[in-house]
Amino acid sequence: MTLDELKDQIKTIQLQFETETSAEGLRTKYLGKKGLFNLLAKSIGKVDLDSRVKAGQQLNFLKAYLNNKITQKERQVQANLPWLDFTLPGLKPKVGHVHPISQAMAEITGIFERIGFTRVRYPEVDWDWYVFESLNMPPNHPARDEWETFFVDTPVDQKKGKLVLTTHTSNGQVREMERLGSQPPIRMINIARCYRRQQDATHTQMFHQFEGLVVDKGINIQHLKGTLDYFAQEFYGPGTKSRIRPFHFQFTEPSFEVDFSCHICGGTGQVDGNKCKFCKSGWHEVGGAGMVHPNVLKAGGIDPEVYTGFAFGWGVERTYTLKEGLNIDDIRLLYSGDLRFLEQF
Ligand code: FA5
Repeated sequence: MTLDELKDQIKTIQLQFETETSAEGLRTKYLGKKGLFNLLAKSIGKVDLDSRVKAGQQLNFLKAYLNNKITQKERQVQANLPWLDFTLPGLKPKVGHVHPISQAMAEITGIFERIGFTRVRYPEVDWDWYVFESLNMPPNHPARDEWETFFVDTPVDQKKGKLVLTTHTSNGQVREMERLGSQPPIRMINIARCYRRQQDATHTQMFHQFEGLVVDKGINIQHLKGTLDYFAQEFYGPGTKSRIRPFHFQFTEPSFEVDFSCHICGGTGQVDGNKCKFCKSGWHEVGGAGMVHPNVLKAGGIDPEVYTGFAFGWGVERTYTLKEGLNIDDIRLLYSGDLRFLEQF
Protein backbone atom coordinates (compact mmCIF):
# COMPACT_ATOMS: atom_id res chain seq x y z
CA MET A 1 0.00 0.00 0.00
CA THR A 2 1.30 3.48 -0.81
CA LEU A 3 1.09 6.44 1.53
CA ASP A 4 -1.43 8.10 -0.78
CA GLU A 5 -3.69 5.07 -0.70
CA LEU A 6 -3.57 5.14 3.09
CA LYS A 7 -4.44 8.85 3.08
CA ASP A 8 -7.41 8.12 0.80
CA GLN A 9 -8.71 5.55 3.24
CA ILE A 10 -8.26 7.99 6.14
CA LYS A 11 -10.25 10.55 4.18
CA THR A 12 -13.02 8.01 3.56
CA ILE A 13 -13.29 7.28 7.30
CA GLN A 14 -13.44 11.00 8.10
CA LEU A 15 -16.14 11.57 5.48
CA GLN A 16 -18.13 8.64 6.85
CA PHE A 17 -17.81 10.10 10.35
CA GLU A 18 -19.13 13.48 9.21
CA THR A 19 -22.38 11.81 8.11
CA GLU A 20 -23.05 10.33 11.58
CA THR A 21 -26.16 11.83 13.18
CA SER A 22 -26.17 10.15 16.57
CA ALA A 23 -23.45 9.81 19.22
CA GLU A 24 -24.62 6.41 20.26
CA GLY A 25 -22.14 3.57 19.62
CA LEU A 26 -19.63 5.83 17.80
CA ARG A 27 -16.75 5.07 20.13
CA THR A 28 -17.08 1.34 19.55
CA LYS A 29 -17.64 1.69 15.82
CA TYR A 30 -14.59 3.88 15.20
CA LEU A 31 -12.20 3.35 18.10
CA GLY A 32 -13.24 -0.04 19.50
CA LYS A 33 -11.07 -3.15 19.33
CA LYS A 34 -12.65 -4.17 16.05
CA GLY A 35 -13.41 -0.56 15.06
CA LEU A 36 -12.60 1.11 11.72
CA PHE A 37 -9.45 2.76 13.10
CA ASN A 38 -7.90 -0.49 14.28
CA LEU A 39 -8.73 -2.23 11.01
CA LEU A 40 -6.87 0.43 9.09
CA ALA A 41 -3.96 0.59 11.57
CA LYS A 42 -3.31 -3.11 10.96
CA SER A 43 -2.51 -2.36 7.31
CA ILE A 44 0.50 -0.19 8.27
CA GLY A 45 2.69 -3.25 7.74
CA LYS A 46 1.79 -3.15 4.04
CA VAL A 47 3.03 0.43 3.56
CA ASP A 48 6.47 0.85 1.92
CA LEU A 49 9.26 0.92 4.49
CA ASP A 50 10.43 4.48 3.80
CA SER A 51 6.85 5.85 4.15
CA ARG A 52 5.99 4.03 7.36
CA VAL A 53 6.93 6.84 9.72
CA LYS A 54 4.66 9.22 7.82
CA ALA A 55 1.94 6.59 7.70
CA GLY A 56 2.17 6.29 11.51
CA GLN A 57 1.81 10.07 11.85
CA GLN A 58 -1.26 10.04 9.58
CA LEU A 59 -2.83 7.28 11.65
CA ASN A 60 -2.12 9.16 14.90
CA PHE A 61 -3.73 12.20 13.39
CA LEU A 62 -6.83 10.14 12.48
CA LYS A 63 -7.06 8.71 16.00
CA ALA A 64 -6.87 12.15 17.61
CA TYR A 65 -9.40 13.48 15.11
CA LEU A 66 -11.91 10.69 15.88
CA ASN A 67 -11.40 10.97 19.63
CA ASN A 68 -12.04 14.73 19.60
CA LYS A 69 -15.08 14.52 17.39
CA ILE A 70 -16.67 11.68 19.38
CA THR A 71 -16.06 13.49 22.69
CA GLN A 72 -17.68 16.61 21.24
CA LYS A 73 -20.75 14.67 20.16
CA GLU A 74 -21.03 12.95 23.55
CA ARG A 75 -20.88 16.30 25.33
CA GLN A 76 -23.64 17.65 23.12
CA VAL A 77 -25.87 14.74 24.08
CA GLN A 78 -25.17 15.30 27.78
CA ALA A 79 -25.88 19.01 27.48
CA ASN A 80 -29.33 18.25 26.07
CA LEU A 81 -30.30 15.97 28.99
CA PRO A 82 -32.95 17.40 31.33
CA TRP A 83 -31.62 18.93 34.53
CA LEU A 84 -31.26 16.36 37.28
CA ASP A 85 -31.09 17.48 40.91
CA PHE A 86 -29.45 14.61 42.75
CA THR A 87 -30.01 16.29 46.10
CA LEU A 88 -33.82 16.05 45.83
CA PRO A 89 -35.44 13.46 48.18
CA GLY A 90 -36.20 10.19 46.35
CA LEU A 91 -39.66 9.00 45.33
CA LYS A 92 -40.95 6.57 47.95
CA PRO A 93 -42.30 3.33 46.45
CA LYS A 94 -45.75 2.43 47.79
CA VAL A 95 -45.48 -0.13 50.56
CA GLY A 96 -48.33 -2.59 50.98
CA HIS A 97 -49.48 -4.07 54.26
CA VAL A 98 -51.32 -7.07 55.58
CA HIS A 99 -55.10 -6.86 55.05
CA PRO A 100 -56.98 -5.83 58.24
CA ILE A 101 -58.80 -9.17 58.38
CA SER A 102 -55.48 -11.05 58.13
CA GLN A 103 -54.18 -8.83 60.94
CA ALA A 104 -57.27 -9.70 63.00
CA MET A 105 -56.78 -13.44 62.32
CA ALA A 106 -53.17 -13.24 63.47
CA GLU A 107 -54.24 -11.44 66.65
CA ILE A 108 -57.03 -13.97 67.36
CA THR A 109 -54.62 -16.85 66.79
CA GLY A 110 -52.12 -15.34 69.24
CA ILE A 111 -54.77 -14.83 71.93
CA PHE A 112 -55.87 -18.47 71.82
CA GLU A 113 -52.38 -19.91 71.44
CA ARG A 114 -51.44 -18.20 74.71
CA ILE A 115 -53.94 -20.44 76.54
CA GLY A 116 -52.90 -23.65 74.84
CA PHE A 117 -55.06 -23.77 71.69
CA THR A 118 -53.53 -25.04 68.45
CA ARG A 119 -54.31 -23.26 65.18
CA VAL A 120 -55.48 -25.68 62.50
CA ARG A 121 -56.83 -25.33 58.99
CA TYR A 122 -59.39 -27.52 57.31
CA PRO A 123 -60.75 -27.58 53.73
CA GLU A 124 -62.93 -24.69 52.63
CA VAL A 125 -64.59 -26.97 50.08
CA ASP A 126 -65.71 -29.93 52.11
CA TRP A 127 -68.05 -32.88 52.22
CA ASP A 128 -71.65 -32.59 53.40
CA TRP A 129 -70.71 -35.13 56.09
CA TYR A 130 -68.30 -32.74 57.85
CA VAL A 131 -70.33 -29.57 57.27
CA PHE A 132 -73.75 -30.94 58.22
CA GLU A 133 -74.34 -34.63 58.79
CA SER A 134 -71.63 -35.35 61.39
CA LEU A 135 -72.88 -32.21 63.18
CA ASN A 136 -76.20 -33.85 63.93
CA MET A 137 -77.94 -32.53 60.82
CA PRO A 138 -79.08 -35.57 58.84
CA PRO A 139 -80.13 -35.14 55.18
CA ASN A 140 -83.33 -33.10 54.82
CA HIS A 141 -83.14 -31.81 58.40
CA PRO A 142 -84.83 -28.36 58.48
CA ALA A 143 -81.92 -26.85 60.47
CA ARG A 144 -79.83 -27.02 57.28
CA ASP A 145 -81.96 -24.23 55.80
CA GLU A 146 -80.27 -21.67 58.05
CA TRP A 147 -76.99 -22.21 56.21
CA GLU A 148 -77.56 -20.70 52.79
CA THR A 149 -75.28 -23.18 51.09
CA PHE A 150 -73.38 -23.13 47.79
CA PHE A 151 -73.25 -26.70 46.47
CA VAL A 152 -70.46 -27.84 44.16
CA ASP A 153 -71.57 -29.62 41.01
CA THR A 154 -69.39 -32.75 41.33
CA PRO A 155 -70.12 -36.47 41.73
CA VAL A 156 -71.58 -37.37 45.13
CA ASP A 157 -69.48 -39.49 47.51
CA GLN A 158 -71.31 -42.62 48.71
CA LYS A 159 -70.46 -41.98 52.37
CA LYS A 160 -69.75 -38.26 52.62
CA GLY A 161 -72.39 -36.90 50.23
CA LYS A 162 -72.10 -33.72 48.19
CA LEU A 163 -69.23 -31.24 48.13
CA VAL A 164 -70.16 -27.80 49.46
CA LEU A 165 -68.41 -24.50 50.05
CA THR A 166 -68.06 -24.55 53.83
CA THR A 167 -70.84 -22.50 55.41
CA HIS A 168 -69.10 -22.46 58.79
CA THR A 169 -65.83 -23.54 60.39
CA SER A 170 -67.69 -26.19 62.40
CA ASN A 171 -66.67 -28.63 59.64
CA GLY A 172 -63.34 -28.68 61.52
CA GLN A 173 -64.87 -30.24 64.66
CA VAL A 174 -65.09 -33.89 63.57
CA ARG A 175 -62.03 -33.48 61.34
CA GLU A 176 -60.00 -32.42 64.41
CA MET A 177 -61.31 -35.38 66.43
CA GLU A 178 -60.21 -37.66 63.57
CA ARG A 179 -56.81 -35.96 63.28
CA LEU A 180 -56.12 -36.70 66.95
CA GLY A 181 -57.23 -40.32 66.57
CA SER A 182 -60.34 -39.58 68.69
CA GLN A 183 -58.01 -39.09 71.67
CA PRO A 184 -58.74 -35.94 73.73
CA PRO A 185 -57.56 -33.51 75.02
CA ILE A 186 -58.52 -31.27 72.11
CA ARG A 187 -57.91 -27.51 72.09
CA MET A 188 -58.38 -26.33 68.52
CA ILE A 189 -58.74 -22.95 66.92
CA ASN A 190 -59.77 -23.26 63.29
CA ILE A 191 -59.84 -20.06 61.23
CA ALA A 192 -61.02 -20.26 57.65
CA ARG A 193 -63.11 -18.75 54.88
CA CYS A 194 -66.81 -19.53 54.82
CA TYR A 195 -69.38 -18.99 52.12
CA ARG A 196 -73.11 -18.26 52.20
CA ARG A 197 -75.64 -16.88 49.77
CA GLN A 198 -75.94 -13.59 51.68
CA GLN A 199 -75.07 -10.01 50.87
CA ASP A 200 -75.86 -6.86 52.87
CA ALA A 201 -74.14 -4.41 55.24
CA THR A 202 -73.45 -7.14 57.82
CA HIS A 203 -73.12 -10.17 55.50
CA THR A 204 -70.80 -11.06 52.65
CA GLN A 205 -70.82 -14.14 50.43
CA MET A 206 -67.27 -14.91 51.52
CA PHE A 207 -66.35 -14.23 55.13
CA HIS A 208 -64.18 -15.74 57.86
CA GLN A 209 -65.03 -17.57 61.04
CA PHE A 210 -62.92 -18.78 63.92
CA GLU A 211 -63.98 -21.93 65.63
CA GLY A 212 -62.86 -23.03 69.06
CA LEU A 213 -63.24 -26.62 70.20
CA VAL A 214 -62.21 -28.01 73.57
CA VAL A 215 -62.84 -31.65 74.50
CA ASP A 216 -61.60 -33.33 77.66
CA LYS A 217 -62.82 -35.00 80.83
CA GLY A 218 -64.95 -32.70 83.00
CA ILE A 219 -65.29 -29.75 80.57
CA ASN A 220 -68.34 -27.64 81.45
CA ILE A 221 -70.01 -24.31 80.72
CA GLN A 222 -67.78 -22.47 83.20
CA HIS A 223 -64.77 -23.30 81.03
CA LEU A 224 -66.63 -21.90 78.01
CA LYS A 225 -67.62 -18.72 79.87
CA GLY A 226 -64.08 -18.25 81.20
CA THR A 227 -62.66 -18.59 77.69
CA LEU A 228 -65.18 -16.05 76.33
CA ASP A 229 -64.33 -13.53 79.06
CA TYR A 230 -60.61 -14.04 78.48
CA PHE A 231 -60.99 -13.42 74.75
CA ALA A 232 -63.22 -10.36 75.29
CA GLN A 233 -60.62 -8.71 77.54
CA GLU A 234 -57.67 -9.59 75.34
CA PHE A 235 -59.26 -8.54 72.05
CA TYR A 236 -61.39 -5.56 73.08
CA GLY A 237 -59.52 -4.43 76.17
CA PRO A 238 -59.87 -4.66 79.95
CA GLY A 239 -63.37 -4.35 81.31
CA THR A 240 -65.11 -5.97 78.32
CA LYS A 241 -67.59 -8.61 79.44
CA SER A 242 -69.16 -11.55 77.63
CA ARG A 243 -72.73 -12.74 77.89
CA ILE A 244 -74.36 -15.98 76.74
CA ARG A 245 -78.04 -16.28 75.83
CA PRO A 246 -80.00 -19.49 75.19
CA PHE A 247 -80.20 -20.42 71.51
CA HIS A 248 -80.39 -23.48 69.31
CA PHE A 249 -77.77 -25.22 67.20
CA GLN A 250 -78.10 -28.85 66.20
CA PHE A 251 -74.48 -29.60 67.12
CA THR A 252 -74.41 -28.14 70.65
CA GLU A 253 -76.59 -28.81 73.69
CA PRO A 254 -77.19 -26.49 75.40
CA SER A 255 -76.55 -23.79 72.77
CA PHE A 256 -75.95 -20.08 73.20
CA GLU A 257 -75.54 -16.87 71.35
CA VAL A 258 -72.50 -14.92 72.51
CA ASP A 259 -72.52 -11.16 73.09
CA PHE A 260 -69.75 -8.80 74.13
CA SER A 261 -70.38 -5.60 76.06
CA CYS A 262 -70.28 -2.42 74.00
CA HIS A 263 -67.12 -0.35 74.52
CA ILE A 264 -69.01 2.92 73.91
CA CYS A 265 -71.60 2.56 76.69
CA GLY A 266 -69.83 -0.10 78.78
CA GLY A 267 -72.76 -2.51 78.43
CA THR A 268 -75.37 -0.10 79.84
CA GLY A 269 -77.02 0.79 76.51
CA GLN A 270 -77.08 4.46 77.59
CA VAL A 271 -74.83 7.41 76.71
CA ASP A 272 -75.61 10.67 78.54
CA GLY A 273 -79.16 9.54 79.18
CA ASN A 274 -79.74 8.56 75.50
CA LYS A 275 -79.80 5.16 73.83
CA CYS A 276 -76.29 4.12 72.70
CA LYS A 277 -76.28 4.50 68.92
CA PHE A 278 -73.54 1.92 68.37
CA CYS A 279 -75.15 -1.07 70.08
CA LYS A 280 -78.67 0.10 71.02
CA SER A 281 -78.78 -2.46 73.87
CA GLY A 282 -75.38 -2.46 75.58
CA TRP A 283 -74.28 -5.65 73.83
CA HIS A 284 -73.03 -6.85 70.44
CA GLU A 285 -73.76 -10.35 69.18
CA VAL A 286 -70.71 -12.02 67.65
CA GLY A 287 -71.61 -15.67 67.13
CA GLY A 288 -72.69 -18.98 68.58
CA ALA A 289 -71.39 -21.41 71.18
CA GLY A 290 -72.42 -24.37 73.28
CA MET A 291 -71.55 -27.73 74.77
CA VAL A 292 -70.64 -30.24 72.07
CA HIS A 293 -73.64 -32.50 71.32
CA PRO A 294 -73.05 -36.18 72.24
CA ASN A 295 -73.87 -37.18 68.64
CA VAL A 296 -71.01 -35.00 67.36
CA LEU A 297 -68.55 -36.61 69.79
CA LYS A 298 -69.78 -40.02 68.63
CA ALA A 299 -69.31 -39.01 64.96
CA GLY A 300 -65.71 -38.19 65.85
CA GLY A 301 -65.24 -41.54 67.62
CA ILE A 302 -65.22 -40.05 71.15
CA ASP A 303 -67.24 -41.57 74.00
CA PRO A 304 -69.68 -38.88 75.30
CA GLU A 305 -70.03 -40.81 78.57
CA VAL A 306 -66.35 -40.11 79.32
CA TYR A 307 -65.66 -36.80 77.60
CA THR A 308 -67.45 -33.49 77.25
CA GLY A 309 -66.55 -30.37 75.34
CA PHE A 310 -67.47 -26.86 74.34
CA ALA A 311 -67.35 -25.15 70.96
CA PHE A 312 -67.83 -21.65 69.61
CA GLY A 313 -67.81 -20.07 66.16
CA TRP A 314 -67.75 -16.37 65.38
CA GLY A 315 -67.39 -14.18 62.33
CA VAL A 316 -63.91 -12.60 62.13
CA GLU A 317 -65.29 -9.58 60.23
CA ARG A 318 -68.06 -9.04 62.79
CA THR A 319 -65.74 -9.50 65.75
CA TYR A 320 -63.12 -7.20 64.25
CA THR A 321 -65.42 -4.35 63.17
CA LEU A 322 -66.66 -4.00 66.76
CA LYS A 323 -63.20 -2.93 67.91
CA GLU A 324 -63.00 0.49 69.49
CA GLY A 325 -62.41 3.33 67.06
CA LEU A 326 -63.06 1.40 63.84
CA ASN A 327 -66.66 2.47 63.16
CA ILE A 328 -67.04 0.28 60.06
CA ASP A 329 -70.75 0.18 59.40
CA ASP A 330 -70.62 -1.96 56.23
CA ILE A 331 -68.38 -5.06 56.26
CA ARG A 332 -68.46 -5.21 52.45
CA LEU A 333 -65.98 -2.31 52.52
CA LEU A 334 -63.36 -4.77 53.76
CA TYR A 335 -63.48 -6.60 50.43
CA SER A 336 -64.07 -3.62 48.17
CA GLY A 337 -60.37 -3.43 47.25
CA ASP A 338 -60.65 0.34 47.77
CA LEU A 339 -57.19 1.59 48.76
CA ARG A 340 -58.62 4.79 50.29
CA PHE A 341 -60.28 2.52 52.84
CA LEU A 342 -57.59 -0.14 53.23
CA GLU A 343 -54.69 2.29 53.64
CA GLN A 344 -56.18 3.45 56.94
CA PHE A 345 -55.29 0.17 58.67
C1 FA5 B 1 -72.53 -20.77 63.05
O1 FA5 B 1 -72.05 -20.65 61.94
C2 FA5 B 1 -72.14 -21.86 63.98
N1 FA5 B 1 -71.31 -22.81 63.30
C3 FA5 B 1 -71.42 -21.28 65.20
C4 FA5 B 1 -71.19 -22.27 66.29
C5 FA5 B 1 -69.98 -22.95 66.35
C6 FA5 B 1 -72.15 -22.52 67.23
C7 FA5 B 1 -69.76 -23.86 67.36
C8 FA5 B 1 -71.95 -23.43 68.22
C9 FA5 B 1 -70.74 -24.08 68.31
P1 FA5 B 1 -73.97 -18.60 62.79
O2 FA5 B 1 -74.66 -19.01 61.57
O3 FA5 B 1 -74.76 -17.84 63.79
O4 FA5 B 1 -73.37 -19.87 63.56
O5 FA5 B 1 -72.68 -17.76 62.41
C10 FA5 B 1 -71.76 -17.33 63.38
C11 FA5 B 1 -71.25 -15.93 63.05
O6 FA5 B 1 -70.65 -15.92 61.78
C12 FA5 B 1 -72.34 -14.86 62.97
O7 FA5 B 1 -72.72 -14.39 64.24
C13 FA5 B 1 -71.62 -13.81 62.18
O8 FA5 B 1 -70.72 -13.09 63.00
C14 FA5 B 1 -70.80 -14.64 61.21
N2 FA5 B 1 -71.47 -14.73 59.90
C15 FA5 B 1 -72.41 -15.61 59.50
N3 FA5 B 1 -72.78 -15.41 58.24
C16 FA5 B 1 -72.04 -14.35 57.79
C17 FA5 B 1 -71.93 -13.66 56.54
N4 FA5 B 1 -72.63 -13.99 55.46
N5 FA5 B 1 -71.06 -12.62 56.45
C18 FA5 B 1 -70.30 -12.27 57.52
N6 FA5 B 1 -70.35 -12.90 58.72
C19 FA5 B 1 -71.19 -13.94 58.86
